[in-house]
Amino acid sequence: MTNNTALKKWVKECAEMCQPDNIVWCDGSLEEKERLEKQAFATSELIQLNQEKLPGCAYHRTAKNDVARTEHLTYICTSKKEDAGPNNNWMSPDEGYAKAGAIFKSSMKGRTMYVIPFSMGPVGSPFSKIGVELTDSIYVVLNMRIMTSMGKKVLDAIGDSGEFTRALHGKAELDVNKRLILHFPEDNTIWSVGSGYGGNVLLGKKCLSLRIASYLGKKEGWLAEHMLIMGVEDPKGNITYIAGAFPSACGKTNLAMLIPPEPLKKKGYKVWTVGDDIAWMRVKKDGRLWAVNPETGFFGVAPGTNWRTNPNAMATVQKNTIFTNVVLTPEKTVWWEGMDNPPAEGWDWTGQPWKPGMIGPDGKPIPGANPNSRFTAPASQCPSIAPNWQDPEGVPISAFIFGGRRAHVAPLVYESFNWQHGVFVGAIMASERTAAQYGKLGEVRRDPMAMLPFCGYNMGDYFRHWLNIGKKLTNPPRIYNVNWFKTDDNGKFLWPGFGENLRVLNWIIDRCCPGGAAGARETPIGYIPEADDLDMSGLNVPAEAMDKLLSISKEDWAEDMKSIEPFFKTFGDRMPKAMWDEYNGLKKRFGF
Ligand code: O2Y
Ligand code: MN
Repeated sequence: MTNNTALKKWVKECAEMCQPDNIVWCDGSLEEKERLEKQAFATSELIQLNQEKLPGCAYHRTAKNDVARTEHLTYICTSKKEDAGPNNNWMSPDEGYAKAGAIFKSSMKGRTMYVIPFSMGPVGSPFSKIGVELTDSIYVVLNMRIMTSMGKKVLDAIGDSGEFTRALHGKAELDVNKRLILHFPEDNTIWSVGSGYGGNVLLGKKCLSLRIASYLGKKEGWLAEHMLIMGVEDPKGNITYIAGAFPSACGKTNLAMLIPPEPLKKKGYKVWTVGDDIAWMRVKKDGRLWAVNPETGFFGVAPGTNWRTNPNAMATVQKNTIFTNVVLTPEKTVWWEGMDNPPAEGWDWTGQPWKPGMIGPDGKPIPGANPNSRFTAPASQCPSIAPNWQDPEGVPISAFIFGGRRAHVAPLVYESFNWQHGVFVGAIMASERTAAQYGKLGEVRRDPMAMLPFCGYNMGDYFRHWLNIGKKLTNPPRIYNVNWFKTDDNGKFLWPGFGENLRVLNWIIDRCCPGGAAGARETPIGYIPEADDLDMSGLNVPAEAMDKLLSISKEDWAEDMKSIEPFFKTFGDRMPKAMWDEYNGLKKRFGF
C-alpha cells in the first residue's frame, strides 16, 4: 500500500508489540466497508439494521463498563509535569509507554490489525493534519470512515513524509483496570488501550483534533477548539459565521443544526451547519480568524434527540449511520428515550429483553438506551449542512459564543468589552451538572472554553496563547456569553431555547457586523441587551421573565467569584497577569 519508510517502520514496531494475526491496510472504498460489515455481522460485533427502514445502518453494543470517555484514565505524557498543567493527569513518556506497552503486548493475537490513514480537515487544506490509526476493532474502522476522510487518498497525501500523528488503539481485554488513553504531544503520538468506546478510541476526534491539535496549535500559532461552527443567513442573503464553545450536555449539536422559528423563517433567516463539535482556526492575511471543521461526521448523543428537538439530526441518521448502545426493536430499528413512539418491546443497550416502563430493583424505570448512547452519521447527510462546509480555506468567524448551564448568575446573553475581556469570559466559563452526568446534581464545574478535558497542555499557557492570537487579529471576532438555562424561583426555564435561540444570535450578529445597530446597556460584566433590543416577533415571553433573563444579581456574582480565584490560582505563575487584571477589573466594577 505504501513505500513510506517511516510509516512502514512504525506499523512493523506496533505489530511486533501487539502480535496481530493479520495486518489490513484500509483504502476507504465502499467495497471495503461492505466486506468489513459482513465480517462484523458474522461475529455479532455489529448487527445489521432493517435495510428498508434504515439503509446502510448498523447497530453496536459496547461492554457495560465502557460507555463514556474515561477522564481519570486519560493522560498527557510530557517530559515536564508542569507542561501538562493542573488541568490534565500526567505521566512521564517513559512510564506511559511502559505501562500501556505491557497491556498492548500480544493483545492482538488471533485478531487483525487495521491501518487507517486519515485526514482531519479536507485533504490538502492548509488547516488539515494527517494521522494513521492502528486498531483491532472493525467498529472503529467503520466509525472513522464516517468521522474522517480516510483511505488511499490520504496515504497518497502523506507521500514519504514522516509527519503524521501515530495513533495506536487496541481493545486488549476491555478491562477498566487495564485501560489507558495516553497522549504524547512531544512525539505526536496517541496510545489508547482497553476501551472500545467513542471518544476513547476514535482517535481522530478528541485525542488528535483537540488534545494533540491544541498542542500543535500553540506551537504553530493557531487554535484547536471545542466549538461548533454555524452560519446565520439574513433575509438579504448575507451569511455570518459564529463559533461556539459549550460543555457537554448543553445542546451544541442542536444549536449547530438550529431550525429558525416560523416568524424568523418567514422573514428569510436560515441557519447553515459547518460543524457541531470541533473548530480549527487560523489568522489569515485579512486579519480575520478563519475556521474549518476537521471532522466529516457527527458522533451525537441519541437520548433527547427527536423530530421536535432536532429534526435535522433525525433526518441525518436515517441512513448510513452506526447506532451505539440504543434500544434494538424486533423489526431491527432503533429507539431511545425522548424519541416518539416507543416500541412495545425490544432489547436494551445491554442486550436484555426490555419494555417501556419496566421498573428496576431500585424502583426506578430501566432506561432502554444508555444515557450516553450515540449515533455516528455523515455530516453530508444533514439537511442544514453548509454548501461550503468543506471549503479548504474555511469560513470567517465574526463572533464567538461561550455558554454553560447556569440556573442563575449568567444572563441570557452578554458581550465582552474587548478581546482580552472576552478571553476572561471564556476562562470563567462554568456549567452545572445535570442528572445524566457523574458528580453532584447542580454542582458547578469550571470548564474554560469547554476545553478543560481536552486541552493537551497547561491551560495557563492556553489563555496566554489566546491573548497572543488576539494580538495578530486586526478584525477579531467579538466574544459573547450565552445562557439558555436560566430558571425562575421554581426551577422552571425562563427562555424557550431551541430554535428561539436564533433571536439571541441575531442580536449578536447585529452587534458585531458592520452597519449593525442593535442596542445594549453597559453593566459590570459587559453589554447586555434590553428586552426590546431582541427581535421577539411571534414569541411571547412575559416581561417579568425577560427582566430576569437580562438582569444580573450582584449577590450571585459575588458568590460565584469566590470560586474563580482558587481556580485561577491552580495555574500558578503560568496564569497570565492579564487574566488577573480582568478578574480585579470585574471586582472593581461591581464594587466588591
Ligand atoms: O463519550 C464519548 O466517548 C464521547 S464524548 C463526545 C462525543 C462527541 C462530541 N463531544 C463529546 C464530548 O464529550 O464533548
Ligand atoms: Mn464535544
